[in-house]
Amino acid sequence: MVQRKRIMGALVTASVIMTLVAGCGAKTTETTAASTAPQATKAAEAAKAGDGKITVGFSQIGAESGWRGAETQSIQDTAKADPTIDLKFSDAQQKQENQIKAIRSFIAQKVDVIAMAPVVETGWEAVLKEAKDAKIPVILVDRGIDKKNEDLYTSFIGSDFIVEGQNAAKAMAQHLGDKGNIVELEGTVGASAATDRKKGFDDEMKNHPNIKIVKSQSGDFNRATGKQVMEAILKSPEGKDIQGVYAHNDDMALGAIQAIEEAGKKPGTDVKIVSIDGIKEAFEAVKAGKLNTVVECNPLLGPQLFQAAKDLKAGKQVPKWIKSNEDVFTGQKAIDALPNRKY
Ligand code: GYE
Repeated sequence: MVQRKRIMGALVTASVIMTLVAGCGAKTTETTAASTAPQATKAAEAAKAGDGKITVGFSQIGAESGWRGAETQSIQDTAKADPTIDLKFSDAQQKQENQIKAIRSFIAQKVDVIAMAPVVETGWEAVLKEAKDAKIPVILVDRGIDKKNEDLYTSFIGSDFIVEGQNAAKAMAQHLGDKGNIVELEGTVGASAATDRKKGFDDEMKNHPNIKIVKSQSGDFNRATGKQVMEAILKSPEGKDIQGVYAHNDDMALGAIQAIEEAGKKPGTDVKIVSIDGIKEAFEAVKAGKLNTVVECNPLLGPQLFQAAKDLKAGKQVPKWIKSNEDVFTGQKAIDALPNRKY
């Protein structure tokens, strides 16, 4: 009993002393708040660095096409499935100024990595220099920027648009038996995907001098504009005698198909159609005989993006260009591939 009382007494005394010490400690902390604050911030930073989390700010272009929707979904789904990723997603609604604002806000939030799909190639110097000064690596997703600014980003994840354009031209030449008049529906003016798909197509067409591009116009990578532009072309003098349409993406091709049908012609037969992307609806159009060739461009870039971001955070080197593997689908090959299309 005596023994027990002594122990209890000792415990009470100890707890009183501890409370006092704690109280003193609290007081000390309060009075010296200014001097300990930097240490606290450092500790918080260390904790953040050590928590295994990675914060990625992604500036998306908008939602102009089925392809773009599939890319957004891939990035959001990959982030959701991985508890170590904190994704800050921003939709620029096709405006470069909104992308620039988003990037500045990512810099202010001190994200680990900035990812962006640049709507056009030019005009990024200032904001990317700010990211560089803040030591935040930038990954370009799906579209590129000016070659002269290569030192302002760490890596580009996406396709070879020149090769896509060349493949589209080869397919078109085959469908036309190497001669005829064609219309080109271009993507967004100034976008790398549009500039390079045009370049690749034109390069390859040098081998097919009897195929003539009679009209080339932007349909801004979306279906409604693609349809409108095609309607106007079909009514113009150049549009009276055309045998092919090359569209820089599937959505514009699907719009053009509607316009051609409404004009009383048969897409896929009277007018051969070749487009780029590979969305499910384009494969369905091939199955329906209305579209002739789909050149694939992979939008499912989420896994590669976050892997690259993690590698960068771990201090590893990442390739300057992480290239997509892609295929070309014509006729039965497209029909066979349809059940397994993921976007
Ligand atoms: O082909 C098109 C989209 O940048 C590769 O943008 C991308 C292109 C894609 O709107 O459908």
